[in-house]
Amino acid sequence: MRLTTAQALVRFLANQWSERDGAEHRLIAGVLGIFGHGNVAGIGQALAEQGAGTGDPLPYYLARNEQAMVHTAAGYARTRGRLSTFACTASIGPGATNLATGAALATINRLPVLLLPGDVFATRAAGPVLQELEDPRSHDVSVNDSLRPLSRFFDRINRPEQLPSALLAAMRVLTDPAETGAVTLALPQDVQAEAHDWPRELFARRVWHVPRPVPEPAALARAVELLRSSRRPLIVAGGGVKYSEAWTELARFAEKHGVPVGETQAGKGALPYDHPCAVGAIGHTGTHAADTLAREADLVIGVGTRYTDFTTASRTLFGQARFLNVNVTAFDAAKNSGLMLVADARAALRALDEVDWRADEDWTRRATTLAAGWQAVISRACAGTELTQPVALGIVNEAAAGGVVVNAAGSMPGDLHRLWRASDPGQYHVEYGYSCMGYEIAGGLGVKLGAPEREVFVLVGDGSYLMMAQEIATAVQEGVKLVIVLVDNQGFASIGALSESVGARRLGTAYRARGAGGDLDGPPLPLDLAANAASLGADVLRAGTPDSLRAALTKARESARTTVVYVKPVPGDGPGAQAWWDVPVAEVSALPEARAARERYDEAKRDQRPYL
Ligand SMILES: Cc1ncc(C[n+]2csc(CCOP(=O)(O)OP(=O)(O)O)c2C)c(N)n1
Ligand SMILES: [Mg+2]
Repeated sequence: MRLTTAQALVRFLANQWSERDGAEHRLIAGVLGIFGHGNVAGIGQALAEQGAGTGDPLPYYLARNEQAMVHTAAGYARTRGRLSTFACTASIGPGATNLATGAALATINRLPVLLLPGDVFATRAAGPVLQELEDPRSHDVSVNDSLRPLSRFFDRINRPEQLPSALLAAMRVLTDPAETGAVTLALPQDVQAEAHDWPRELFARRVWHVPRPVPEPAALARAVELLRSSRRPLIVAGGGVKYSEAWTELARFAEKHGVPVGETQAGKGALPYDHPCAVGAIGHTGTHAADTLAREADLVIGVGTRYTDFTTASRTLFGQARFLNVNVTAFDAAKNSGLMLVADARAALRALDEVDWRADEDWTRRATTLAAGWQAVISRACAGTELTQPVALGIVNEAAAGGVVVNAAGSMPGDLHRLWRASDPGQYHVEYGYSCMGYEIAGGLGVKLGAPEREVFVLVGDGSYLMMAQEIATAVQEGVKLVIVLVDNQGFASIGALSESVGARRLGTAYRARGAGGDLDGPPLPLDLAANAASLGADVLRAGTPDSLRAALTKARESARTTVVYVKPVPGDGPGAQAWWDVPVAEVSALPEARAARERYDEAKRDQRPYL
C-alpha cells in the first residue's frame, strides 16, 4: 500500500489491541495533540484523511499544552489498568520538549504513553529549521534526544523503511508490564510526509498479550521458607497490586494468613479502608498504625512497590525486617536486599496463598487495634465547624462516594494518604511517583476519559492550579465533566512548612508582592482564581464553610458541566508525619533556626540503614 509514513503510522495504531485475562482492549484509544509545522502536514494530514472523530478508530483530541496531554494519557492509562493509552503528537522544538515532564512522569509511574514528537528534516535539506537547536558537534542531535533517558524505548524514524520495526518494538514495550513507560518515536517532518510502499501485513489487526509472569519454582520455594520463618509480617501494597488487579488475591492472602496491609500512595485503595487487615497508609505520610507495625515487623512483603523514600521513611522505618519483594520488575524486586519473587502480583499471591502458615495471633490482633485507633484519628481530624483542609477533605471524601479523587502535589497528598477512606481500588488516584504540580486537572481529564461512568473529583492547590489550569478548556471542549476542588491557601503550604523546618525561613513560598524592603513579603497577590476558572469555561461555586462546601459538591455532582468549587481553607492541620523524611539541612549556617534544624537532622539520620 502506498502511503506516507504518517498515514502508515496512523493506520497501524488503529489496529493495535491489548489482551489480558481473555479481554481485548484498544491499545491506542486516540491521539492527543497540538499541531505545528513539525507534525501538521504529516500526522495531522494523516488523521484528517483517515477521519478522527469520536466515532473513528483513532479520535483526535486537541489539548492546550503538550506536557498536559501526556498527563492526560498517563491518567487514562492508569485508570485503564495500563491496557490502553493515548498517543501524543507534538510539533518539533518547544512542542517536543514540553513532552519531557509528562514522559518522566509516565516512566516513573510505569504507565504506558506513546509520544510522537516531530523532528527536524532527516534530509537536512533546509536546516536549520525554525525551532531547531543546532549542536555544533553533530548534526545528528535534536532536542528530542532529551527524551531518550525519559523513555523506555526511543527511536528516530529517519527513513520510512525504519517504521515497521520501530512500531513493533514500541508496542511491545508499551504492553510489557515490566518495561512499560513513555515510548517515543521521533518523526522528522520530511519523513512523515514521504510516501512508501508498505506491506499489507503491517496493517493487520494485531493483539499484544499482556503477560502475567508466574514465579520461578525455586524462588517460590525460597519465599515460602521465608514466610514460614516470620511471626510479624507486614505487607506493603504498591501500585503493582492495582496494575495487576490483584486486590482480591491480596485480601484473601492477608485474611488467610493474618497479615496486616499498609499501602503506598500508588497502592492506596488496594484494600477497602475498613477491611480487617487494612492498616492504612505507610511511610512518611503514613498512619500511626502502619508505621508502628513497620518498626516492629520481622518481615516486609512488598507487593508491586518501588520503595521510594516516602514509603521507607528514607530508610528509617523498617526496624529489623527482612524483605520479600513480589514485583514484575526484577529491578524493584531486588530492592532493600530483598528475596526476589519476580512475578505478576496476582500470580505470585495465588502461588504464595497455598503456604501453610499464619502470623502470630497477637500480631494480627494488635494490627486490628492500631487500625481502629487510626480510624478514630481520621474522624476527629475531619470533624469541625471550621473549614480547615482536613475538614474539607473529609467532606469531599463523603461526596465522592463511588467517584475518584485525583491529586498530585502540595500538602494534600500527605493529608489524603493519611485521611482518605478509599472504598475501592479505583477511587484513589494520587500521582506521587513524580508528584508533579500541574498533573491534577490534565490527569483528571484522562481519568474521566478512562472511567466516564464515575464522578471525578480533582483536588488542586492554588500553586498547582497556576502551573496548569488550561486543560479546563479541553474538558469543556470535550464535554468531559470534572468536579475540580480548588484549594487556595495563597501559595505553597507544603513547601512553606518544609522550608521552615529546614531553616529556610519560608522564602518564596507565599504568593506575596515584593515589599518595600525588597523582599517577597508584601501584600498578598490580588489573584482571583475563581474568576480565572470561570474564564476557562467552567461553572464556579465558592464555599467558605463546611455546609456550603457540602452544598456546592452536591450541586457540582448533579451538574453535567465541569464545575470548579473554590475553597479558601482556614488554617488548621490534620495529624502530622508519623515517620521521617530525609531532606538535607545546611551543615553550617548563620541562622539559628537552621543550626537547630541541622541538629535534629543529624539525630534523625542516625536511624538510617543501608538495608544490606
Ligand atoms: C512541577 C513541580 N515543581 C515544583 C514542585 C515542588 N513543590 C511541591 S509542592 C509545591 C507547592 C504546591 O503548592 P500548592 O499546589 O498550592 O499546594 P499547597 O502546598 O499549598 O497545598 C511545590 C513548589 C513540584 N512538586 N512540581
Ligand atoms: Mg497552595
